Amino acid sequence: MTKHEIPKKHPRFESLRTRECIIDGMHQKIVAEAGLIAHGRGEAFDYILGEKTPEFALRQEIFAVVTMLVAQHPVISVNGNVAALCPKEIVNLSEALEAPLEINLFYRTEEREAAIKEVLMKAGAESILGIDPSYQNTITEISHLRRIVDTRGIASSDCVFVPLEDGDRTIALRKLKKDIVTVDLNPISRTSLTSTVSITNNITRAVVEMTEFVNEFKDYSRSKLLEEKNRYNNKDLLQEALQFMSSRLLKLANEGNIFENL
Ligand code: PTJ
Repeated sequence: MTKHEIPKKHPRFESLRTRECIIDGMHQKIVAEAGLIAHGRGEAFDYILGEKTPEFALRQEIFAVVTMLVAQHPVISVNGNVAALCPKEIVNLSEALEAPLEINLFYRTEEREAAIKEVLMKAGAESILGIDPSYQNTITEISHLRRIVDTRGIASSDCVFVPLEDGDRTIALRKLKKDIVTVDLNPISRTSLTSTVSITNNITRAVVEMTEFVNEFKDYSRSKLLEEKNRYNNKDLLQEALQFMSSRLLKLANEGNIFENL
């Protein structure tokens, strides 16, 4: 299935290009059908954000990166939407952090696992966890197929990056005393509210910026990283995200400048 041609000059080019990645990903069995709905929800929040990274999100990203850098065994969980939207970028983050990639799907099928593995390998990944049955373990606290995890990855990790996640698994992994880092454009989703660190930004921007922060912070001593980590608090940053979104809408409403996006 070929992507639709989107003229580069189209004022909504980036948004339409991203949407095509998701649709194309669904045809290639990378993205679940429900992934299209999840993407639409994300688009709506990104519209309110102004489709660019606000300053508070950069601080959330630093908080996320230092949390992963101080972890003993950080792991990056990949689902269909992430694999379709930013395969190369998530592989780059994995390399910079030296954190393995693990495929872990809500709508789990072998066909989708193989399609996601292929797209990650094409993007440069050298090994992918989560698909070899001889390393499977189950997390009984999780009720759906996401309970199947890799003994070398999520099962033994102390910090899991779970972008575009559903709340149940976040809560279950937190109960297992793992730190959870997420990217979710909805600052009041159960995932955002229950994670250790939540990034209220589009995954397509967040992962690139996080990799830049890893390169900036990775030579810091452990005590400096912990000092940096202790400067932040997830609840305060989520409140800033809500304040940013609501004041942006209020500004548009009060100043009458509703045509700024045209
Ligand atoms: O590939 P699978 O089978 O593991 O399924 C993946 C989906 C995304 C379908 C599954 O995890 C799901 O249903 O997720 P939810 O519960 O819809 O949550 C997804 C969250 O991600 C929502 O809060 C969206 O607002 C948010 N979101 C969607 N697109 C983006 C996003 N956040 C950041 N960047 C995006 N591009």
